[in-house]
Amino acid sequence: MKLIHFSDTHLGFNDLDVINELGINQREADFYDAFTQVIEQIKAIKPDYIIHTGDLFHRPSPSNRAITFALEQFKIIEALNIPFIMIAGNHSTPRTNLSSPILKIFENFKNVYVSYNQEYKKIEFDDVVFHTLPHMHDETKALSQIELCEENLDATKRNIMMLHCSVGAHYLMAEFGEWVYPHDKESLFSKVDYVALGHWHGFGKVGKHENVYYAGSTERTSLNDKRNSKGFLEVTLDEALYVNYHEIQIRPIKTYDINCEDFEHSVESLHVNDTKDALIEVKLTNLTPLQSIDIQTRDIKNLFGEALHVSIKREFKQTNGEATLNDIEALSLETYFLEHIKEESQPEAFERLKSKIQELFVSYEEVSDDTL
Ligand SMILES: [Mn+2]
Repeated sequence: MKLIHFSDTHLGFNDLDVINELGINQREADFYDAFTQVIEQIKAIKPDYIIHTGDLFHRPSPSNRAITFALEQFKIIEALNIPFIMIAGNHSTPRTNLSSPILKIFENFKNVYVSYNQEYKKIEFDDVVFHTLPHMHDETKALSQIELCEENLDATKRNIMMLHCSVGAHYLMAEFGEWVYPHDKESLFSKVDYVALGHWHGFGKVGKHENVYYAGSTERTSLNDKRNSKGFLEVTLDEALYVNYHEIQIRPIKTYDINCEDFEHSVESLHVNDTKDALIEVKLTNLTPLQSIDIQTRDIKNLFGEALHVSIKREFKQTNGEATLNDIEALSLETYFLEHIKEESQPEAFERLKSKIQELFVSYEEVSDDTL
């Protein structure tokens, strides 16, 4: 028996204010592209079942574009005649009963089986039972649902558990309303053939369990996610279990350090090739406050001209006795400007400009004094 397990596709996610040639947010388009790549590979692999372990959409109420995209893709999946089993994640579960669960839109597909009501649901076929535990807000209820799962194990068939949660604190995503699977119920995992997990955005086998896997997300929902490998799992269940990770192509993310103690040399020795269309994060380290004013964000961005996006983090040098950023802020703008002019001009020119500058600041202060 062969399954494709994928997860956390977060359709509709967008970020970075970059619009592509079709007028769509580029990062949003990246997520659609990642999803399409998985579907293309499913067509080639032709598994017996397809499973998705939650966070199909990024929000409980996705945009029209995200819904339209999903419906188009599910029409393609439907035509493959392969059962597709999907559970709700925390991102697609409404927090109140006022809004209807979005996964309901797939109820009328013949080959799509959805589990989203914050309760255990058994989805049964001739050779396998899928025990689905979608995201649950209420942990006390969750326990009884896990027990239902336990009672419904079928010794005559394959048993596959599907959950969207963190198994152990290591897999917490630091998001609102995450569900942590109770530790004392992990013993259940060894009684089933495979445990398909969603929620954690990296691929991996979980702890000491040989049959428990996170598929990971198909794209990164945060620039803090520095993983450059995303994909899906091809799970073969014969005498033994084989889990084969397939990588898809995603936009790379690269990080650079520029040590401002030796700024020029540090910039010269950057390897800025292979940054076309990439997401770049540059850390300026050992900055002094004056350098921080001199080093323009635009100039740093220009070093990576072909990148999709460059984000810059500034880290200040720890100083002893030197001026710090706070000191600079305490200087008046007038003093700071005069210092600058003094550095840049000849003494006679400076004397002439000095009085002009002082005049200018006096009138500026009059205008801006709103206590009058
Ligand atoms: Mn997720």
